[in-house]
Amino acid sequence: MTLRYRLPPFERGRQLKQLLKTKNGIRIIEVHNGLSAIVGSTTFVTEPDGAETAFDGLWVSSLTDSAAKGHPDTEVIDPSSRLHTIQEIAQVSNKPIIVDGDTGGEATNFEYFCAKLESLGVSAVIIEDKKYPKRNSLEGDSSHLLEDPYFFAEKINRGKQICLSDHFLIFSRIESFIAGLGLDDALMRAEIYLDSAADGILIHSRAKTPAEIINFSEAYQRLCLKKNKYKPLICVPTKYNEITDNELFNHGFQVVIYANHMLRAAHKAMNQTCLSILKHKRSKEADALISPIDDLLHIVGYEDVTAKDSKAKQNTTPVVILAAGKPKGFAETEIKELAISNIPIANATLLEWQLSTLKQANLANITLLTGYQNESVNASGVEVIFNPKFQTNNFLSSLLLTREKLNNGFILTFGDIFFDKYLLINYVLNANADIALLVDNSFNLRIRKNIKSTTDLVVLKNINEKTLRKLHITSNLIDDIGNHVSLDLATHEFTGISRFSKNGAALFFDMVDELLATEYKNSAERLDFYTVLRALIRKNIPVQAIEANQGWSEVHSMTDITAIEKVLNHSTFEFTL
Ligand code: SPV
Ligand code: MG
Repeated sequence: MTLRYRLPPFERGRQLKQLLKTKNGIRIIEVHNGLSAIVGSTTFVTEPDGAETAFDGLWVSSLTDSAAKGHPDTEVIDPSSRLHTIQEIAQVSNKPIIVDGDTGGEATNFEYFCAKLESLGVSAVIIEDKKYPKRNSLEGDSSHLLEDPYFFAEKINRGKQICLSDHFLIFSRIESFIAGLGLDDALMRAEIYLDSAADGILIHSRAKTPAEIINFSEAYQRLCLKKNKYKPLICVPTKYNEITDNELFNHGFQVVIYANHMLRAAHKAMNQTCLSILKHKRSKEADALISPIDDLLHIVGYEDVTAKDSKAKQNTTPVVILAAGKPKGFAETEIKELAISNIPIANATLLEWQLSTLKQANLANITLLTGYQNESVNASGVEVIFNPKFQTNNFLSSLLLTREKLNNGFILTFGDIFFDKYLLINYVLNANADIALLVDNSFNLRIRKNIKSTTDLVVLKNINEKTLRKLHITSNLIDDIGNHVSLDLATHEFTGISRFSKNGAALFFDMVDELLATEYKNSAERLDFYTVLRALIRKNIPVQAIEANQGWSEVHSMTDITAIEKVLNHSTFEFTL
């Protein structure tokens, strides 16, 4: 069920009366369940003059409601089952609903049926002047016995009397032509119904041409003139379907009901699809006969659900991308003139890759700290903060610019790294520590003399040997971090990604304040991120290492870019912005 097209019962109910006052020709389409109601309500064509034509309302046919339930149209479907279908239709459509009430049954039953329809927001019910239980009017072999018209009019009067609003309409349907009783009988009945509380008249016919209903309409208009009262006239052009609805409107009909076409369309497609699958022993050939799955998902509002699902899944933890500095390691290339965020990688910018990955990890609260070449950075959907002191200060000064946003915890990432969503999802978001730094242990595989000067080295506690594989899966603490760490002592490399819980953020910023008030009182610009971390470590505040050896790369040289692009060419690395 789509939640898009709902209306409160009162508003939905009064629509038909409004339409009858304001519109000359009203087109109604048959529906028999929620899906057909959505199709019937939302389909439109664009006319040559640009106007859109859609159906004005829905007809809940007894023929198709019964047939959809596998039953003949002989008043055997009990009212609660019919009400269930009507409710299903009312919940997914904002168009007025006209219900086919068959004969209405016994007058008391009809009163109760009307009361329930009105409370569902149905606009109108039409009952036919046959004797209960009726047979379907299009069925020529059945005998169609008509009710005494005064008795029938009284049933309509009783229905009208119990209605709470004056917008719930009851129409009387004349079955004289169906019963073979001709125009005189039809007009005799029309006069009685004009004098009753009925709100309008449906004249039915199963003739192949519209002649008899057109004759009726002409005589009916004269009758109305004579009696100086007019009630809208309805027809159901199922058998006489060459005539257009516009022509019928011109012949005095105000409402035209296409009474069974949606179910007949579905039935034919179902039949052909079964035959095709059985014949070809596969469903490929049936594709042309059926709707694509996506169309079906779309029409019932699946996208609305998934949009809300993904919003609900979104992690509100702020992510700060530190991208104020100049690109490192590109001295010989034009990239050195670019903002870090604009470093090109495989048809996108580094920032676009980062945002795509963060989005896939459901991280939506992102702040980008810019500095060098900040005007050239295009970062829609992201809060951008410019650090004017990017040339003289280190990245801690950028981080402090967004401090008040970070009090409940945050994720920090350098702007010059490329990372995989699983690194975030599996390691960073699951980190169970107040302060956690993602470090890479594949560092030990590299030939030490090839380690770049830009590498941020880390020493973990309790790692005496530089073994690649530990027996115990333990969390480990960082003992030292920063540029001063010697290659010999280094056990890991810092990736540039860290996570601070609410408590971790408080510990970190308290330490920043303490250092700025003491050691760095006169040299605030020299205080950097690693100094703060080392001060925390000195105070025995745990700075946790999360170890990984895959899922990221620094972007510090053309070689890094080439290596990343090579991987992207050979993998299905998702890119979604
Ligand atoms: C229906 O649609 O159920 C009708 C119209 O009553 S007809 O089938 O033509 O009688
Ligand atoms: Mg019917």
